[in-house]
Amino acid sequence: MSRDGDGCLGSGGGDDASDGDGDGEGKETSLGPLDASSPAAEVADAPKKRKKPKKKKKGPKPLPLPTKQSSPPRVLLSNLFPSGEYPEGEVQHYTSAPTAAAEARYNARQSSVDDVFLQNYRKAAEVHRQTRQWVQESVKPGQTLLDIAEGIEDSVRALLGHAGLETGDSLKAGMGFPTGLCLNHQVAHYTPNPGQKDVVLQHQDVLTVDFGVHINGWIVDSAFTMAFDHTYDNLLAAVRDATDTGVKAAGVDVRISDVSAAIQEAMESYEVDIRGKTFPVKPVRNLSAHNIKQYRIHGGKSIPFVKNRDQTKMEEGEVFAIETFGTTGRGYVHDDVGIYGYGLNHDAPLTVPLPLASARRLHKTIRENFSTLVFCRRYLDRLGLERYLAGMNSLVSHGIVEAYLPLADVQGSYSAQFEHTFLLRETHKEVFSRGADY
Ligand SMILES: [Co+2]
Repeated sequence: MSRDGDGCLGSGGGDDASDGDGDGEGKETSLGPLDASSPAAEVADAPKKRKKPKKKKKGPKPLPLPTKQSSPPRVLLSNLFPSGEYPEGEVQHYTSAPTAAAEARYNARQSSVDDVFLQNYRKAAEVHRQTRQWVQESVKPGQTLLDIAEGIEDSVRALLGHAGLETGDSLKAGMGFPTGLCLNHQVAHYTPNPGQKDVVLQHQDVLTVDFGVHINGWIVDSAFTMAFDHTYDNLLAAVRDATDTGVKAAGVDVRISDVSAAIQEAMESYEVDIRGKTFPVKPVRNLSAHNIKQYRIHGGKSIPFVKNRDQTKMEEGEVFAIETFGTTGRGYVHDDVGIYGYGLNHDAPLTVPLPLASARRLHKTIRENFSTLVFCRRYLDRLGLERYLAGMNSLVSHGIVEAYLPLADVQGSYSAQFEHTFLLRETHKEVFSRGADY
C-alpha cells in the first residue's frame, strides 16, 4: 500500500469523469462534492484587462504600490506584480526531441493555453517561494512549531488576499493542506493541533516544511528540509538530488516505473555519518509522489521511490508533485499518535442521513469551506467552530470524511523531504515551484 506524503486522499481516485481530461487548460470546473457555488468559475486574480482610463477624481494621491515583500510577508502579491504576469517556473525541455507534429501542435496552441490557469499557478508558486524564503531566513531553534505553522499560514493568506474567514473564501485561494512540520523520525503529516503541548525546535533537529498554496483549487505542493547542524548535510543532499532526478525523469509518455527507478538510484548513492555512525540513505517504501487535480492533492497516480512494475504513463496536461522522502531508519513509515487532518471523501454521497445534528452542521461547514481540500483542527478553530470532535468522529465513521494520521519511522532516525510541482506541457515541463533555494 502506498500513501502519499501530504494529505493523500487515497489511491482509489482517477474515476472522476468530470476531471478526466486534465488538460491543464483551466476548463475543469469539478469541485468534487461541492459544485453549487462553483468558485472555480471565478478568476481569483486574472491578469487585469486594460480598461478605458477613468476620469481622474481630485483627491489625495494614492500611495505608490510597494515594490518589495515585507518580513513577515504581508504584501499582496498582486501589488508586487501589477501587470498580472507572474514569473514563469523553470522550463525543462524533454530529453527526446519533439516531433515536428508535436512542435506544430504546440505552436498552434500557444495562444490558446489558458492564461488564467497558468498565471494562477505561477502566482501560487510565487506565494510559496516568498513565504518559504521568510521561513528559511527567520526560523530558528527555540521557536515553537505552532508559531512556525501559523507564520506560514498567515503569510500565504495575506499574500493571496484571502483570509479565509468568510464562508467559502478559503475555497477561492488559500492553504492547499495543513502545514506539515516534521522533526527527525517523524516523516510526514505532522501539524500542531490546538491545545496540545508546545513543541520547541532544537538546534540538532531536522525539520521538514511541507505546505501547499492553492488558487481555485489548483495546488502548488512543495516541500524542503532545514537543519541547523551540518551533520545532516548528506541526508538533505540525497533527498534533494532524488527529487530533482525524479523531476528530470518525468515527461509525457514516461512510465512511472522509470521515474521511480531513477529516484531510488539517486537516493541510494548517498550515505550520512551521524555522530560516528554511518547510515545508508533509504527511500521510504510506503510513501509516494502523486499527480494533482483540482481540489484534489492526490489525483490517483502514485510514484513510489523504489523500483516497481507500474507501466502507467504520465500524460500531457497533467500536474505532478514529485516529492521524495529519505531516512536513516527502516525506510518504512507507521501511523504515529495524534491527528494530522481530515478531508472529504471523494466517493461519499452528498446526502447521508446523519444522526447527529452537530455532524450535519460540520459536514456543511466542511463542504462550504474546504470542499475536498485536506484541512486540520486549527483551520476549524479559526472559523470559530467549537466542540466539533463528536461530529467529526461521526463523519469519519460514516465514511464521509477521511482522517489522516502522522507518519513516522523508528525513534532515533532522521528523515528529509524535498518536493516540486510541475505541469507537463507539450514540449517541456514547467516546474512552477522551482526557486533559487531548491
Ligand atoms: Co505532495
